[in-house]
Amino acid sequence: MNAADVAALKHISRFCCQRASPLICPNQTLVKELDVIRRSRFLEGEERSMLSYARAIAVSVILLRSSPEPDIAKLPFLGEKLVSLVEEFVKTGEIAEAQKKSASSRFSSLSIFNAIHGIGPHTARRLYSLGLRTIEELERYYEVTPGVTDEDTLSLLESNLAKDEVTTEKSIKIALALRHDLSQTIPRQEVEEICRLVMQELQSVEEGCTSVIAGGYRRGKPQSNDVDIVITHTDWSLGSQKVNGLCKKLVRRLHERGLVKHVLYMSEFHQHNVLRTHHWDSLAKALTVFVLPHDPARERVYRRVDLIFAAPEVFWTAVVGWTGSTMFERDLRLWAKQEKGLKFDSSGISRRHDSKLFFPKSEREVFELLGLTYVPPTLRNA
Ligand code: TTP
Ligand code: MN
Ligand code: MN
Ligand code: MN
Repeated sequence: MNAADVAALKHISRFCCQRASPLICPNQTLVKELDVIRRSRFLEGEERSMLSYARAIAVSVILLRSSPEPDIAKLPFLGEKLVSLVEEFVKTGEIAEAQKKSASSRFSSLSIFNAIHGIGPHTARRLYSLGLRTIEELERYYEVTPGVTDEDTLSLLESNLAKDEVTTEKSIKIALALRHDLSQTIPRQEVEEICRLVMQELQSVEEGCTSVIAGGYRRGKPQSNDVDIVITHTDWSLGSQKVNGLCKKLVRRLHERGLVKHVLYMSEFHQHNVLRTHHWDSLAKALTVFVLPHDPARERVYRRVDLIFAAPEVFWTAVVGWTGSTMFERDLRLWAKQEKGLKFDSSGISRRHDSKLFFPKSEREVFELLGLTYVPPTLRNA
């Protein structure tokens, strides 16, 4: 980043993709309180309200960093309601609504359910309405037995290829059975080791591939909840052919080697992603449960590993799209649409009026195409 870039990012834009958002968690009470309400809105399916809290948090975080006393006048883009909540916080040191939510049993049940991969807010509410409250009740409901077999993996592997349905009951069962492992965070060194092993196996499936570890790892998080690996082929002329079908081949190979234990979701590249549900892009991907080979020196912990496959011409949009944060991605799409007449997603950039496609050759080129100052990954923690 040069000095002009740094200066440009200091300006407080309405779009977080035009701001520098470092990782350091200020752990401010205000942000925590707002986040309780944000999560509650999310769990209740109140998307618009959730977003205004998410934006308020993203803006508060950068302003709080310079001073612990939030100066309300300096918090731009906040609606009346949010301003009054911040005022309440400045006066009383807390936000009554957040306190109430934290103490609510509905909020805590929905949060516990939503922490299981595959249980979104909608399913969480449905489970709650069935009278379920605790994780133990959830286990009984899904008839989870300790030790999920490899057969579950193979049948999922086949059935998930056939349809676009994102979450099967089976993948919830797997995530539930493995929740003690999957809730443990992954240190950077292990993220790197997992990627190394994946790439080693990929090499024997298809030569000439390359990858970038995206997600929170790339934003500098010391601990990640999963590993996100974006994969492509280095040959621009033949690359898309080589990437086609690679997802399934690699997953099979990793499964044979005992590294991939379960497949929670898998899809091949699809041109028209009409569903646009959880996994918004059209890239081929496999969401897996992975385990490192036996090593007497350490305990084996099952890990979530996401493998994303992009043709060379959309590799850098895929990397940007999968680096996050979710808020940063949201504003990238909004910025592209509202300010540039472009459509951005991980699977490509296109011009809205004539659908012309753009193929950036580097991450910087992605930002240039979108008319944005380059924001390094570690400053995308909005
Ligand atoms: P995640 O792996 O879910 O999140 P993360 O890597 O940021 O953090 P962690 O895994 O440690 O919890 O998603 C990877 C990136 O993909 C995310 O940073 C942004 C992007 N993404 C979206 O923009 N929207 C989505 O719905 C999902 C699932 C991912
Ligand atoms: Mn991740
Ligand atoms: Mn995650
Ligand atoms: Mn992920």
